[in-house]
Amino acid sequence: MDYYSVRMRAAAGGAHEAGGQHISGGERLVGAEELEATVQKLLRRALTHELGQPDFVNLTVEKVASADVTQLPALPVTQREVQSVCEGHAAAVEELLQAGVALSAAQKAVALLVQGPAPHGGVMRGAIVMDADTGARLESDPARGVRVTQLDWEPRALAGWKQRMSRLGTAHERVAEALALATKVTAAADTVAELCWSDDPGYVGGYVAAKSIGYVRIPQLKEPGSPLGGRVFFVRGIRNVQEYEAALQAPVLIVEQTEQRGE
Ligand code: WAQ
Ligand code: MG
Ligand code: MG
Ligand code: MG
Repeated sequence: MDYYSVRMRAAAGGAHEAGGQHISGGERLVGAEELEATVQKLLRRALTHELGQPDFVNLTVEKVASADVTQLPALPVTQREVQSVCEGHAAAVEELLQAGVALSAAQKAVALLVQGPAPHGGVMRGAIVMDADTGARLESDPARGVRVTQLDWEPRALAGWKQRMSRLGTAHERVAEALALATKVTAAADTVAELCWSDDPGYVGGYVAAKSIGYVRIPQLKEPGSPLGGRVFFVRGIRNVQEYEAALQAPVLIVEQTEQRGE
């Protein structure tokens, strides 16, 4: 069976490459029977995003041979309890240190996402790539960043995961999508850890992820209403950022979750 990679990116005030503001993105990897519904779902996501009405939407569909698809088990999920954004940031730095990121790099990453990581303080379409030891930014285009594509849940694994998570109640889709992305990013050879929080004004949560600590949810990382957020991929020993990005664009399906990490 073949798969289809479906990618969507939407911007306001022109296309991304013409300086438009990023509104929404999405990347899926689905079988033929899901293709049309997936395109429709991503288009609807672009047109109904809380950041505003886009005037540019790019939808790309590409066939992917099933022999090229790698399967990865989802990272185990845990959650930190925090009472404020400040505690959330402290928890994020703590988890990043635990995962092997230098303190100065972890603090710099948090500060960048707080102020807006794009050159003039807005959001990026992709992620910052940061040297885990020096905190240097390595992505070649700091407005675009590095984009992870060609990933999805294997449909039965997603159904099972949702069932197990249903007692948590909220945000299944968003968490499932983030968990898939974090699983792929942290599986890449040179990734030390990832830090993320949403740029959606209504969603204030995020996570730190690494192979060693799993996917650690942090429920408060910004104030409600803020349109700022982003992702930082901490790396060590990459040869160049193009090769690293290529690894993040090889097709991956997420399969059953490994055991929960005990606290
Ligand atoms: N590749 C690289 N960076 C991306 C990608 C991608 N495919 N998709 C999004 N980003 C970056 C981009 O800079 C966005 O501005 C930023 O991440 C945030 O994206 O367990 O919803 O889609 O409750 O707004 C975390 C869930 C949700 C936490 C994160 O991010 C939880 C979220 P959003
Ligand atoms: Mg998005
Ligand atoms: Mg997203
Ligand atoms: Mg968003």
